Amino acid sequence: MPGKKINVAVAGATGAVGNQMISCLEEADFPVQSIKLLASARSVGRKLRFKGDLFAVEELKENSFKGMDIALFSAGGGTSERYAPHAANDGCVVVDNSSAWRMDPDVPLVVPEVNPHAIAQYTKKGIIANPNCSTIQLVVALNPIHKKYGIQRVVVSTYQAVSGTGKKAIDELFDQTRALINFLNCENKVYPHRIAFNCLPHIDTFMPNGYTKEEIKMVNETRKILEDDTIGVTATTVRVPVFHSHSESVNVETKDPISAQEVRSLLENTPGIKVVDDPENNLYPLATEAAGQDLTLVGRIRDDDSIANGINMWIVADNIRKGAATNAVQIARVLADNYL
Ligand code: 25A
Ligand code: L14
Repeated sequence: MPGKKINVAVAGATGAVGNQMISCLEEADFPVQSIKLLASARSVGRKLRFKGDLFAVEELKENSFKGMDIALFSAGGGTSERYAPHAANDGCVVVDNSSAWRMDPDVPLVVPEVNPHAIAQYTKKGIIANPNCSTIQLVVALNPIHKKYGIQRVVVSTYQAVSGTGKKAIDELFDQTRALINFLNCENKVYPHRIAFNCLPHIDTFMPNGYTKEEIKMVNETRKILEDDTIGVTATTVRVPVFHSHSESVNVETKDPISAQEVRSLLENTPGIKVVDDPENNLYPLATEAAGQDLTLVGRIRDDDSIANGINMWIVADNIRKGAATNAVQIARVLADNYL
């Protein structure tokens, strides 16, 4: 019901995504009645600012959600698995940013520009899943193309920022870069290899079939959000030495004839997207341009002449904002306005 004020909890409030969730609630002028900031025991006593006031971080416990309406979770998969059901039991709807619940058939997986209707399914478990960051920006651009031309197959390669791994990875890229330009030795603790001045074709853990979990997530989540299991998706996910924003090289093959020209105007009229495609003036989507805002940038839109109906494009978005916190707050907004 629009106008209703919401009691909001943020689980993992001290992390990279949790912090951004707090800022997004502020920026979106979310109708917050009260806010509760939760993290692990080691953060208890820290204070975080929300709308000018300081709030003490409390330890996340099973009974933390009594009296709360919506909980935004970003404290890792294990924490979500353990605590989300307790929140749901206490009548607090969870919007979960981890991978724990995404493929559960009783949990909607939502990108508000694409499948807002799925939010209605939250009543089954009291949990709504926020998709993987690389998947969110991909489906924002694929959805209008799928609706108009019918997607047959997608081939995607990602260039992912370190911020997706959390604060400790941001520090690692910074520390390694500083060490190397000063001719000092550097250590790697977060990733299995040096990330500074390097590219690692390895995000999340490897599966027996040789793909990483990140790659499998992109396949499964894309089909679930677009509500079409016949779409072929194959992915290669790569970590690059960038702090903010994921970039993606995307090849799309459609059932119906398609052209770069048509796709450009289709995407120009799609909410959540900004087309940046003026190569003559060196204008194309950049990680540095996407960082700090909520739009998904699409450019380098070209016909793929190697197949009958194909296009190529380059998609960039801020992985902590649209890829995580912004999308979660957008879901919470639809929930608050229409269902609570
Ligand atoms: O467990 P996973 O799934 O492998 O996820 C690992 C990490 O990835 C991030 C997130 O890191 C997560 O912890 N992450 C998970 N899903 C993500 C997604 N979809 C994602 N990132 C992007 N997209 P993070 O550092 O950004 O945030 C971690 C937050 O979760 C809180 N937390 C962790 N375990 C918890 C918990 N809260 C409640 N119960 C638990 N059991 C965490 O709070 C933070 O808010 P914190 O108190 O543990 O950390 C506060 C600060 O401490 C620093 N720190 C980290 N590790 C250590 C540490 N300090 C001391 N010793 C350490 N070993 C952090 O820098 C943080 O600022
Ligand atoms: O949400 O970049 O499934 O290391 C897990 C891996 C988020 C990004 C997820 C990374 C991802 C994270």
